[in-house]
Amino acid sequence: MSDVDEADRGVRYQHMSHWGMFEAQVSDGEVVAVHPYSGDSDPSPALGNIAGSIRNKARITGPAVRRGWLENGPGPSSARGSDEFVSVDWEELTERLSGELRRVIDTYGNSAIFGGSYGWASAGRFHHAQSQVHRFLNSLGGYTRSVHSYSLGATGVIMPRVVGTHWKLFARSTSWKVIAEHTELLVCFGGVPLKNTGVNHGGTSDHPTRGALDALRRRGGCIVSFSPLRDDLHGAAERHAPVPGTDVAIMLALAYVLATEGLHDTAFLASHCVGYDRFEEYLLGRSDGVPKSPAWAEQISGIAADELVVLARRMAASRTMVTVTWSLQRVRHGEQAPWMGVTLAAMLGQVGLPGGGFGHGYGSMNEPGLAPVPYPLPTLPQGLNPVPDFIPVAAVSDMLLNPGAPFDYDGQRLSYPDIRMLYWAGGNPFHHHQDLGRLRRALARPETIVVHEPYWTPMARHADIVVPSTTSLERDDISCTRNDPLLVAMHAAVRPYADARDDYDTFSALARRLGVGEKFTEGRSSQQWLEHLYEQWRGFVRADGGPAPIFDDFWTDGQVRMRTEDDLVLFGDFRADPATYPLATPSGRIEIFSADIDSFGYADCAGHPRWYEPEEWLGGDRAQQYPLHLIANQPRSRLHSQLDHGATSRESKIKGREPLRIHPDDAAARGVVAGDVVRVYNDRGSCLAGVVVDDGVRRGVVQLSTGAWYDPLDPTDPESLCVHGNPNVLTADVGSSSLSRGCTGQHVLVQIERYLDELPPIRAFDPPTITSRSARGPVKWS
Ligand SMILES: Nc1nc2c(c(=O)[nH]1)N[C@H]1C(S)=C(S)[C@@H](COP(=O)(O)OP(=O)(O)OC[C@H]3O[C@@H](n4cnc5c(=O)[nH]c(N)nc54)[C@H](O)[C@@H]3O)O[C@H]1N2
Ligand SMILES: Nc1nc2c(c(=O)[nH]1)N[C@H]1C(S)=C(S)[C@@H](COP(=O)(O)OP(=O)(O)OC[C@H]3O[C@@H](n4cnc5c(=O)[nH]c(N)nc54)[C@H](O)[C@@H]3O)O[C@H]1N2
Ligand SMILES: [Mo]
Repeated sequence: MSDVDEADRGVRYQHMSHWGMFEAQVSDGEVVAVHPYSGDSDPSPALGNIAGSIRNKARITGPAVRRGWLENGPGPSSARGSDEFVSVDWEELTERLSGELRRVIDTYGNSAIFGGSYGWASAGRFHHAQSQVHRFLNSLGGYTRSVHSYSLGATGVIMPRVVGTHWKLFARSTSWKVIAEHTELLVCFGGVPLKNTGVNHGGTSDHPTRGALDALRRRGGCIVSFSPLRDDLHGAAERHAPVPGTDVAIMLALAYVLATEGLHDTAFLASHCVGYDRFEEYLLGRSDGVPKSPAWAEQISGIAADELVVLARRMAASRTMVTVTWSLQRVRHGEQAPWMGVTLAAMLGQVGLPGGGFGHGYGSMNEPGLAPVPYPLPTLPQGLNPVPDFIPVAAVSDMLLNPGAPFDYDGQRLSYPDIRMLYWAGGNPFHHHQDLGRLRRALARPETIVVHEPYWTPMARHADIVVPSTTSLERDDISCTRNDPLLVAMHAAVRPYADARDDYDTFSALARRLGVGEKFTEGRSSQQWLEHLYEQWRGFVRADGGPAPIFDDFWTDGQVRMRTEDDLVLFGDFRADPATYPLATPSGRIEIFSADIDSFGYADCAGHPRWYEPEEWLGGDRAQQYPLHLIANQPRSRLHSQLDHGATSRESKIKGREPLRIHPDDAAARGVVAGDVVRVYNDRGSCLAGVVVDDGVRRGVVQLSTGAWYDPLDPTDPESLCVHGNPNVLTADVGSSSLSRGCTGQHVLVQIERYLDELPPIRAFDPPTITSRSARGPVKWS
């Protein structure tokens, strides 16, 4: 395969990351420069984080075991996160880890292992860490899993009930090409932030969003943005900065104007939808005495009523698409914004028309708007998991803290399993989860925590058994996604660093030790798996008459171009012929009213979209104490917490802290100027951040992206100040609703003050203390 010895001769290695395709230039075992793929019209700045990432000081150089675990054996421990580590060799690691897996399974059963292992890991279909860990645990008899994602916790539950799918909303969305050609009015709730379209799960060879928005504007199309941040829609003709969390009230008011002025499409509502009448009772205030008028919405959102009236009329008179970013469902009552967005689009009657209707996730990720390929992906099969237990993904702390406790989820009453072992590969709960103090107390509960990681992330520091993984640049792989025309050879650029191993090799060795080697590997090496997955995929392409070279030619050429469906219109077939192409809902239609959801009787999710007042918003009592609404959105400078130590991410920091944007008036009221370090706090926790003053931020709102590595001033204290700026020390660990229990990390109320003490150093990227046995004498094993 790739000859990494070519490295020093200026050879460039083609590779793929979640934030784009590139060529890596290598010297002395390190990537020294990265060149975006020549076919990419708008490469992501996050590529700037890759150079220097292989031999970084934050790399895990070899297997390690937490000293307390080694000395005392498995068991709950609040020393996780502050204990030191003992380095062990691969032989000992394999023996101890396989022994512990055997013990937990024999003593408590497979459901005692939580293997949900949420996270993005790296691009590449075969070495995909979640697929690897799930396949491994399945070959041992299964594990407690998690469902849905931090990205789309509420959408993943509500949209299948409303439109019969959630993934088709992104993977088969109306293409940018069609929008650029047909849309007259693009009304965007949450904007279309270009910073996010750099990223796509599994990779991407092009970034067309900026070009498509420009083309739409050149054609005379008009873009309207609702967002508390001005730069969420670069170049919008009309901007509204609502109180965060009030978009549903705004959409209701637009719907109210349509209904009361007779501008709604009653024929479409009758032929393609169910339950409009029930919803209209609420909309007009017949069921609760509160008409959802523009004046009502103005009180809640701060958007002038007359502007909403004018906009609603324009929407009815134009080819209009209503889009809702994913951020709007990563909040309490997160179901309501996408549900109300579809309802508004249904009232306009343009669902399924070119350039009209509904979109969800334009500007959230690169995928929406990209043309799909018609073939299945060459993914590693994960096997079958016979364990029935599962949790909604963001209930991980709840589960660990409350074994046996009942919880509601999607109409079911379930209970949390009793977890003894946590197995994580390819994710960082200290990035993705809320209320990190609570998470730390939850992580003290299991008997053993295993983490596979290339880097000493905060999650690796909380592990008992630390397994060093390679990064994707250290191995050959194949990249392919459902909405990119290229199947791409990811050529290894450097040899594995220090004592790091591919997750596949670690799992193969463990599987052999546990007597399931053949089941896990099917007798294939990594190289043979790549060829096997490629051949399977090639079969689909050939059956379709497409070009499909043999593996060796693909590997040498580096890519295969596939056919794509370029003129896709979301739900176009359903619109044209609802009897032949019904939606996969109980009625086959858009469910503006869902009898099933209504029957669950949830206080926080009724049978039709409605406005719920959230706990964390500027209009509520809590804002008296914590008067700033913090938006914890996706970082511009990186993907999540990945390569936070990279150049682009580091350059964005202020005195080493994550930047926090604040309106000039709010800064002045606190005596804060640009470049200051502030303490951001509420009753859950506190962190430091570096101030950027920006009048593009709504008054009363501050923005602090996720992704700074959690860096506690006092690692023994779960509620410690994070000196680096991780907003999840502040966010509430509450679910979106009883229906979905999705992540609600996007919004939180805070207060801010200037930080006057001496600035503590950033230690997040320094490895923990690692001793060898000889340094402290032999370690007992109980
Ligand atoms: N407050 C707040 N919190 C949020 C959000 C929010 O909007 N607000 N957004 C949420 C969303 S949408 C998401 S998707 C999550 C993201 O949360 P995560 O997906 O957990 O975050 P990542 O930083 O991508 O973590 C991936 C980890 O995998 C590691 N890794 C990379 N390659 C490999 C490999 O080959 N093997 C192994 N073993 N590991 C590897 C990386 O080093 C990294 O530590 O965060 C969520 N959290
Ligand atoms: N650069 C970069 N891109 C990414 C990621 C990353 O880590 N880095 N992560 C990727 C992942 S995993 C996902 S799931 C997607 C997430 O996609 P999203 O969840 O859509 O992304 P966010 O940036 O969190 O939020 C988008 C915008 O919504 C706005 N917003 C927040 N609250 C409100 C509100 O109440 N009303 C209105 N109208 N607007 C609001 C914010 O200003 C924010 O900039 O992003 C993906 N793209
Ligand atoms: Mo996500």
